[in-house]
Amino acid sequence: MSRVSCPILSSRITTAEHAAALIGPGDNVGISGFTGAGYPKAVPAALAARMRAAHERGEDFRIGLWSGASTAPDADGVLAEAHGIATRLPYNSDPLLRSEINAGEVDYIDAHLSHSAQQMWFGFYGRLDVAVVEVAAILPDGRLVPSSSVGNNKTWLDQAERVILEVNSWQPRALEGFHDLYYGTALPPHRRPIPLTEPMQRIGEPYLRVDPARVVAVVETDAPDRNSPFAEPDDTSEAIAAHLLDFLRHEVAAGRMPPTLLPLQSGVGNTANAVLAGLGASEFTGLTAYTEVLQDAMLDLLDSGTLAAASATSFGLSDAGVRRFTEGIERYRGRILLRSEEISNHPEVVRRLGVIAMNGMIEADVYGNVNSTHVMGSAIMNGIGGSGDFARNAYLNFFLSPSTAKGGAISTIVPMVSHVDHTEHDVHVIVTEQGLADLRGLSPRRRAARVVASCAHPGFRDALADYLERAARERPTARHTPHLLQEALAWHQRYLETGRM
Ligand code: 0RQ
Repeated sequence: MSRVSCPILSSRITTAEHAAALIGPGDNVGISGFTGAGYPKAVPAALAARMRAAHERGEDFRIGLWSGASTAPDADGVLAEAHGIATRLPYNSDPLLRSEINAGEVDYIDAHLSHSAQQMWFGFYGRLDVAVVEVAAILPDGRLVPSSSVGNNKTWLDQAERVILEVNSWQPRALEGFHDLYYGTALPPHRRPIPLTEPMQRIGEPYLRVDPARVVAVVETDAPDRNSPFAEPDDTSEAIAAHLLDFLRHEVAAGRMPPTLLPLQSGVGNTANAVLAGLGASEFTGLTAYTEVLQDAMLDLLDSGTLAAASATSFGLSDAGVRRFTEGIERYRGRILLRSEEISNHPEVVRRLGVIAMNGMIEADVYGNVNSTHVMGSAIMNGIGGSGDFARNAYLNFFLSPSTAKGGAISTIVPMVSHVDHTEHDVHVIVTEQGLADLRGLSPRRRAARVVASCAHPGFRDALADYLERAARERPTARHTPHLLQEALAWHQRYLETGRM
């Protein structure tokens, strides 16, 4: 049975090829999708075919591609393969697109996720020509049941000149009621407080709205989300999790947090997943999450009662996680709420709720500046995503990483980060498998001593201590944040030249 119950929109049902023909060279296209969930499954491939045909004729056919966050091989991947992306924002993790960005072929605007919708409204990115948004169903009155992510869909639907809807019958129809879409955002100087004071509070409505007059095509699909598997926690990620959990216990004992902690935000990736697994095995119970992505470990915590409820903008599940969610969907009703990413990551709300933010990093320097995005200063990995939204405004933030990368060739604790995403003013706690450095309330030199002693790998610890000691000695009038400028990035240069730091 069709999921399109609205007569006006039923009349627009067509093929992906016909829908893709409504997108032209140079268009800015806002697609749905966040961490491999809820992205359009059919139109991108049809669009990629049009691009390849145009390129074979010697014509240019590239678009500006905007999304919620990362998508999947069927969206970013096929368009990158067709060399059809001229600009991309605000986040990407597709390997092929990453290589095109790093080759200088694609202009990538790596924005804070909470900024992406408002900057669209502010007019910073230019006009949005087309929105291609996946939904789970269209109601008789034309309202849309969102699918497995919300991301920037509200903004794309509000702003696009032309709208293409993909109605995916693979998405559980019972997702209806799992969303909260807030339509109260305004532009300065007319803004009002976001009236959200509890993680699970509903401040909006369960549906997305669209002006039917702008819907130019509706495409029916039934393909699954990307659903990447997670690695089982290993010794390193378990050690990181154990340090972090000890610290949370310490904070509760010191009276700085209630026994149910404060709302948790957890980044994506295997380390973050291990931390959540560690929480599941701990004595903590009745916790809440105010986060971006619900990965498998969040379902485990909801099932065990460690987590009472979770607010996010997207799922990011494995195949097994999707099966578990779909089969037990009524168990999660009222305990999971998906919101727009401008609300899930809203600085005002994150600060009001007092979120505990836990995110991965590529490297940190001895003073606690964190690089989340760039390898050796220049090559993008994924993007800043929501890490800045949460870290800057969190009650308490953690940055997590193994102390080495690439089989021990790289120290993730360095004299100076090769790119800064989170400054020393923002970063509270750094954790590696070696230990945890609590940097709150410390001056730079005290921060450095703690980071080196607690977080650096033993194979690099003496060299870092030596660097700090010489930096302080050689410039006696510059001892606030001592550096040896010739040497500060020499570790990265050495890696580029020799394959080892
Ligand atoms: O690459 O697999 O090719 O060896 O980086 O590293 O250790 O598996 O860690 O999966 O947690 O990712 C920062 C990338 C960490 C992630 C980052 C290499 C390493 C490996 C991955 P290989 P790990 P994770 C909410 C929050 C920004 C966005 C964010 C990220 C690969 O956490 O993208 O936080 N964060 N969003 O080998 C060279 C180093 C390295 C290094 C690691 N120092 N130098 N390579 N690697 N450290 C979610 C969203 O916003 C959507």
